[in-house]
Amino acid sequence: MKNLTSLIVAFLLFPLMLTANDGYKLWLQYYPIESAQNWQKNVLSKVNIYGEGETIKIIKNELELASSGFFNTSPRYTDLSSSLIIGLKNEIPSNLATRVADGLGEEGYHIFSSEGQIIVSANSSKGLLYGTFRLLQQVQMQEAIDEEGIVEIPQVKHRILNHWDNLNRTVERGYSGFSIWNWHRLPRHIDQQYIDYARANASIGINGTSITNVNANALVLTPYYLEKAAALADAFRPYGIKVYLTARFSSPMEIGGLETADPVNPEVQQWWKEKAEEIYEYIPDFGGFVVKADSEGQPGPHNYGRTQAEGANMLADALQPFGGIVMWRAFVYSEHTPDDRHKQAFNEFVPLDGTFRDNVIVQVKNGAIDFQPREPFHPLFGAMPKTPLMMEFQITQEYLGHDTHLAFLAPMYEEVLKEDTFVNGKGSEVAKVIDGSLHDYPITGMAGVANIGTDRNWTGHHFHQANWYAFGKLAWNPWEKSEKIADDWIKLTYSTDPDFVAPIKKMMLQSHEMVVNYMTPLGIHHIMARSHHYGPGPWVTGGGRADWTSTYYHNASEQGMGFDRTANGSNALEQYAQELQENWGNLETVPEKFLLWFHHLPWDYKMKSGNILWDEIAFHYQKGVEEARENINTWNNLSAYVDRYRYEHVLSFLKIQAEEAEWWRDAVLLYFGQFSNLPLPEGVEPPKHDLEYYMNIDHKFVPGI
Ligand code: BDP
Repeated sequence: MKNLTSLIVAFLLFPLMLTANDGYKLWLQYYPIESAQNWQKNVLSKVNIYGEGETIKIIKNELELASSGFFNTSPRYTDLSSSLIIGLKNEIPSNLATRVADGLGEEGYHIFSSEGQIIVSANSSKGLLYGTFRLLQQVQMQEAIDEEGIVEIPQVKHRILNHWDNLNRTVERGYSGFSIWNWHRLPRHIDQQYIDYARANASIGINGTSITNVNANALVLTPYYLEKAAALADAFRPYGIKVYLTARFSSPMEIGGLETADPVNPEVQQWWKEKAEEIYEYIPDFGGFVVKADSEGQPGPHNYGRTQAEGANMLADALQPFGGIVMWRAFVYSEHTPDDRHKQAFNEFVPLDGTFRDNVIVQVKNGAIDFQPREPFHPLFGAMPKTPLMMEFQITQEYLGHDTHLAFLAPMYEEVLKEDTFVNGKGSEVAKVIDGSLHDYPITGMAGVANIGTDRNWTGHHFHQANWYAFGKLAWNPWEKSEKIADDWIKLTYSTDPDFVAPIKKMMLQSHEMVVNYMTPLGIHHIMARSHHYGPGPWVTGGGRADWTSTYYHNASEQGMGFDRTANGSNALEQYAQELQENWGNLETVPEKFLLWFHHLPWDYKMKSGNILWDEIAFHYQKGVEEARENINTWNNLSAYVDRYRYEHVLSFLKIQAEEAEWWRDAVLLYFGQFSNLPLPEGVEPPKHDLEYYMNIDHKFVPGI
């Protein structure tokens, strides 16, 4: 019977299987809506748009695209008995305008229905664009709009992608091809992909893009490149997207001919002021600078014995007359500072709280180390009430298997955002730091390190488009639920059929935990291969910087493993609120997912399950492998719902992932097994090779470095 049903499904969906879909259209597929209800067919039929300008043209274009995709028709524009009204609140008829929600601000929108009409209203054309995208998503997902409707106001002001793209088009930690910015052809050639990029971002509420690597090249601030950046800014502007650039701290010396870049030097200050003025001549709505200073070899105020605030404030003063902001990264640490790397940013920044200019926002990575598969939230969140802090997530999967490993990251982001900092008592979640409500921050922001490249499907893995999408959704609303994000994305990108949505959603929602299981379970961290971070490397040790080795973090010996960050060890725990110090510092209460992050424990330590630590570690790796294999089955069972092209592409990546999950398990367990001197517990498959084999694996030319 089951076979018969699959046969019938396969037969019905056969045409779908034949169409080639390369994924370029992302979540804006606008695929045909079979058996549409009346409201769906109706809504795009007769449209009345109040307003004009570039953004309104984009709205019209979007309606055309959607209508033709959904129903193979075009909307008719009319002011008579229209089915859809799109217009600014102060331009639509007053009987409708009075129903539009107050407080929408510059970017919010309200969509509601009234006597058979759907109304999309906002205070700006950008709000209308966001509202239009949302309406079209509702139509595709077959979710009707009632009289009360949908009121959406972004909870975070600056929602920004950070591209780690170099001027030579390589992408640092980029796994989906080269940079989409073709600097050589700019400014004369505006590639369609720039427009499609802006459109995709606008459809999920992203309103800024920092287009160059944080390991910055000063050349981007020269006229030759500013002209090119300005061309991109022009292309993005109608989509409500501002351009930001990374500022290399030593630029006054490298491109300005000065002898110093000391932030208190008047000539240096003047140089930046003039530079800012020049940038605004090219890009009148330039967003500002993203700065990585005093970190991993980048120049910064430390070179002159100055503080991070002195460095940031100098740039802020230069941008201030033009309304620009400085996103100053807190990712500051040094191999010369003897403290646990976990503690360094906190130690450096907390004493500076309240000393930054009003147009500085400090950009903090989600965790204190470095975008690991799982990290407890960064202790800076909650610790700087007088300085706006923004979140930096990594969308590109530097430490999560690069582009071939399916890991839906919304649950990882959500876990951090929902964590309680306790700094103002219970209910002081990280999300409240980010939306500004906890400390009443005047500016708020969220940055995501982009996973976008020249691959036809933008992100390498088709499912990694969902991480770009999820970032946009969480930047708009840090309280959004992963489950809802996954559900919507699947429906927009593939199908609304519940028989497809349910298993795919389950696969996506479990995927982050699965990767944690086969890479770094129970709080283990930073044990990936040296430098390119592709694959396991728990044996990585020595070299110039201890804080870039695995042994620094896992501390494995015959006595056990883990990083003791309690008072007996580095005491990084003291950087968190009292409640967390007690909770995470105590072996009875610390969540096991953070166990070895904060504690060093013997191999025979008894876990809650009753297993000893060694066995528990091994079981986690085994579970990860099994889940990765299971995903192949899930996908195989759903082949009838997916076009051939995307189906085969994803299948081949899932197979790579399952193989590499085994690689991780075998290599890591063999390595730690030397110290535990214990056999693998029953149920954990024996490794295929010996440790030496894994240690000798050398993937040449791994992308992203
Ligand atoms: C590290 C990356 C490095 C980045 C750095 C950063 O390995 O490529 O430049 O983060 O965020 O994780 O600055």
